[in-house]
Amino acid sequence: MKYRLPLVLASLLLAGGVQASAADHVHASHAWIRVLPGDLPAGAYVTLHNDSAQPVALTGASSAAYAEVMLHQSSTAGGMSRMSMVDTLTVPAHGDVALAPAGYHLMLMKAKTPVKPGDTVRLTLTFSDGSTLATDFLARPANAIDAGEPHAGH
Ligand SMILES: [Cu+2]
Repeated sequence: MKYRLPLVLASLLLAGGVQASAADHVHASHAWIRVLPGDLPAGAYVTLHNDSAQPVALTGASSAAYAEVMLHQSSTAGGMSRMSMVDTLTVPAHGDVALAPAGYHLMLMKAKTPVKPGDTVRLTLTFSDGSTLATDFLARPANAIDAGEPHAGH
């Protein structure tokens, strides 16, 4: 015997799209920002986990706190450190990708008000299907190398 969805529920599911969005499958952790003095751009770092069977692609981010947010990759060639723009960063199926110093990062330009270590800044991550994931980033000092060790746990 077949199970039938009540008609009203079936219509709601169709109208809302049964397929989950990329953002529904992505979990962000260890989100932090390295704040530099003055009006220097700040790097934002986060670990993304994809719990779906399909890869998802991060295309960028935005924030009310910064005029511009760009997806960058740092690399070193011939002893020189440089940054390049990145269109998409793939989070593999059932896998992780880490944005971290000396690698992929979100570059935060032109803070609308000064951001200090200890502040929390919300960035909205955007994926290639247009879905978004609002994530709170902890601002850390210029000498920080990671998200720190919050004693409250995860
Ligand atoms: Cu950069």
